[in-house]
Formats: sequence, structure tokens, C-alpha cells
Amino acid sequence: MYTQAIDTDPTSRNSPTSHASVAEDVFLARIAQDEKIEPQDWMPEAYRKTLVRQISQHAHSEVVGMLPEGGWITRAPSLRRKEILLAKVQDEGGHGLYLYSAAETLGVSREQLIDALHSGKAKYSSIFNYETKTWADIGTIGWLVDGAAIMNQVPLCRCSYGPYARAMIRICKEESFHQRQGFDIVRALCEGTPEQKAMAQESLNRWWWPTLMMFGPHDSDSTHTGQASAYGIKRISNDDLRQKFVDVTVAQAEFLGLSIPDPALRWNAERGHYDFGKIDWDEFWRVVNGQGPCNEARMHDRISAFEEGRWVRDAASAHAAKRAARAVARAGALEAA
Ligand code: FAQ
Repeated sequence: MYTQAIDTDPTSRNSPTSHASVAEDVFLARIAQDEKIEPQDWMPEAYRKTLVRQISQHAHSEVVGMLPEGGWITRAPSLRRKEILLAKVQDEGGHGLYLYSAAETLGVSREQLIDALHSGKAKYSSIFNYETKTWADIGTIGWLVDGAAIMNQVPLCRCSYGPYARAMIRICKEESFHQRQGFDIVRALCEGTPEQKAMAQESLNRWWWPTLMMFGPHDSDSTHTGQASAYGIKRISNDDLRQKFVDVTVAQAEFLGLSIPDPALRWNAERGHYDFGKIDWDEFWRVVNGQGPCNEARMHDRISAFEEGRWVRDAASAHAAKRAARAVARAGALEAA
């Protein structure tokens, strides 16, 4: 905010009298007072960039996240489960739309965002690169993955950027329903035959560690936490959210009669939290960097769906253009009359 640099250019960022400096001070004061920043407000370029990166990665995660569960819609074990899963997968698509729209308010186009995903430039959550091998995985995704998503996203309802915060409020309401439906699938399996319970345990064994990785690297290795926290985007750090998730999930696993696959997991009365084992960060970075079990298949399916839907987008645009042209012609005719 204040500088002792010898700088006589009044438009320079380092000058105490520069417009940008004053604007940034006002902006930071608004953040400190917990005011919402809206699209028409002045914002530092770094704030805009951080938001575009995070919101678009979040949007991509929702849309790619439809794929692991989407493959089970035709294989759901009953009509009721099929209807619920269909609605859940549609909800995730809707979340992607809210989030792409929120990102577009920052001056980036939908086409640019989607190109970045398809060309491999933009990231999406590591968790969606794992295989859904059994019906129990659909329960585990709802219970753990949606559970982790809520843990991470509830604080985002209070983030400083208005359109993102408002999108998150709607999304969190739906995610909490998703988490309950997942828990209900796992509960039904745990109360079923020994084979069904074993299926639930086997699924938990595969998804536990990747779910903990969803929260991102340790705070000490997180490149964006400092800046994102200063801007009021990130309210709780990666490690603190991960700890909160472990603390609430252990009791849920106990209720279900399932064991969390971590021999180091134990209650630490001094800290008032569970201690847990080491996360395999090599696996995390492999998956983030494209070498997970399903990265290739996910991008292939996503790009094919986009191409196969091109005619629908073209037809909708042609229809909208026709209606607009007709409206202009009608207005012209009225004016002439
Ligand atoms: N996967 O400096 P940080 C869902 C990257 S939605 C891949 O700590 P940041 C709903 C990170 O981007 C799930 N990459 O980063 C659903 C950065 O790389 P960059 C998605 C990851 O942003 C449920 C680098 O590592 N949720 O599940 C991951 O401060 C069921 C350094 O990391 C959101 O997107 C990861 N797990 O913190 C749908 C929530 N973690 O960009 C269908 C919003 C980190 O420099 C079915 N996002 N990276 O190239 C956030 O809260 C944050 O972006 C974090 C990461 C916490 C994910």
C-alpha cells in the first residue's frame, strides 16, 4: 500500500498517488469489510485471474464429474435409484452452467473456457479420474465425494465475489441432498447381505485416499492459498478443510459399520481431532497431470459429447437469430405504418 520507492510517474502502480493504488486500497478495504465485489466493480487483475482459474476449474469438475456416475444410470438396481441418479447427474450439469456463467461475468467467454478444458490447459478435480467399478461406488461418491465437495464449498458461499458466492448457495443445497442419497445407498448395502456390505467396504477402500486428495496439496505446498485468502476467496485452508472432513466422516463410517482404510487413524484428545496417515502426493500429482486411471477416457468422452451436441447448439443459435431478425422486421413494419 505504501512505498518508499523513488518513483515520480503518477500513473505507476508504485506511486502513492496512482489511480490503481487508490483503487486497490479501496478494493482491499471493501474485502476487509466483507463486502461483495460485483462484476461492474473495479478489481485487481490478479483477483480476476484467480477467480477465472478457480471458478472455471470448478465448472469443469462439475461437468466432467457427471461421467463417472453417468455410466451407472442404465445399471441402477431399481427404478427409484435410477430416477434419483438421473436427477443427480443432471444437477451436476446445472452446477457447471451456474459456474460457467459466473466465470463469464469476469470477461472470459464460454468458448475460451471450454477450449482450455479440451486442450488440457485447464484442470478439473483429480477425483473424477478414478473408475466407478461397482454400484457401491455410486453410493461412495455421494457420501464421500459430495461430502468433501460440501465441506469445501460451504465456505465459498461467503467468498468475496458476488456471482460465485450466490452460485455456491444454490449448489450447496443440492450437494447436501446428493450426499444424503449417497449415504443412503451405502447404508442400504451395509444393511444387506454380507456380499453387499463387502462391496461397500471395498469401495470405501478405493475412494478414501483419493477423496482426501480432493482438498488439494498441503497448505505448505499450496501456491494459491495465500493470495486467495487475502482476497476473501478462500476462507478455510486445504489442510483445515481436510481435517474437518476426516473428523465428521469417521463417525459416519462407524455408524455404517465400515472401517476407514488407514491404520494411523486415531483420535488425538490433545488436538481435539483425528490424526491420520500420510497421503500419497505422488499419486495426486500423477492424476492431476494426466496420468490417472481414467484421465484419457474422461477427456475423450467429454470432447465426444461436446462434438455430438454441436448440431443442437447450432440449431438453437439459428432459431434465436431467426427470432431476432423477425422481431427487428416487425418493429420496422410498425414504425413504417
Ligand atoms: N484436483 O494452490 P492450490 C464436486 C491444483 S466439485 C486437481 O492449493 P487452490 C461436485 C490447483 O488447481 C469438485 N487439481 O490451489 C461433484 C493448482 O493448480 P493451478 C471441485 C488440484 O485453487 C461431486 C495446484 O493444484 N471443487 O466435487 C486439486 O488454492 C460429485 C495447487 O493447489 C472445486 O473446484 C485437485 N483436487 O485450491 C460433481 C471447489 N487440488 O490452478 C460430480 C473450488 C489442487 O495453479 C459428482 N475450488 N489442485 O494449475 C477450490 O476450492 C480450490 O481450487 C481447491 C484447490 C481447494 C480445489
